[in-house]
Amino acid sequence: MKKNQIILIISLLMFSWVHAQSQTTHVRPSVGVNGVKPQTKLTPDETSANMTVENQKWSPEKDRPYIVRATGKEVTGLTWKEYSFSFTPDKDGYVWLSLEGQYPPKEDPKIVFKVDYDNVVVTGGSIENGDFETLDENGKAKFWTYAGEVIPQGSAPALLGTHFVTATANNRVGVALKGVAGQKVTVTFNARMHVD
Ligand SMILES: [Ca+2]
Repeated sequence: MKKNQIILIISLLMFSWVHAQSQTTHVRPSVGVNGVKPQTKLTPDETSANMTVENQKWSPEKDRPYIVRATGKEVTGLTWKEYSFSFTPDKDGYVWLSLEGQYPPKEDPKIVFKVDYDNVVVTGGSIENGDFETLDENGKAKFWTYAGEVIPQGSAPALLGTHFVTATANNRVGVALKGVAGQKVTVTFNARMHVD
């Protein structure tokens, strides 16, 4: 093989490696709140400093008033970053809080954004086990429901204690959130990019 052919191959390998790395240097947390089942209307508070908070645009129109979508305005990399958003339910009772990863861009649908979450704190309402430290006999965080497989924690440490959860667009991690009619609920959490 000629020297310039080798250089070309090495350049191509380097380029594809850099390209692959550049797709996953940061993530955007995406959190859903769903009150469709109990027909609890959720009014988004649009004043969050670091999240876009709105009634979920892509839901069927009849469901939209019952669903809030909060998406990180700011991305996060390998270090934990705090996010916060608020909404107000119009009824007492439970709605569903769902931690997710951002959806892949249309031009590159194979990218899976894995987002670690820890220290979910709710004021004006309540959830159980927001620090994920209480585990069931299968090693899952108690009270939380996983839509897919539990993603192994990887090598990076938890923010608080020893456990956190990892979510993606399809591997959602959800919990029941108890609210009060007319009382603003604020959800604060930490997120970062997952490392396998
Ligand atoms: Ca924890």
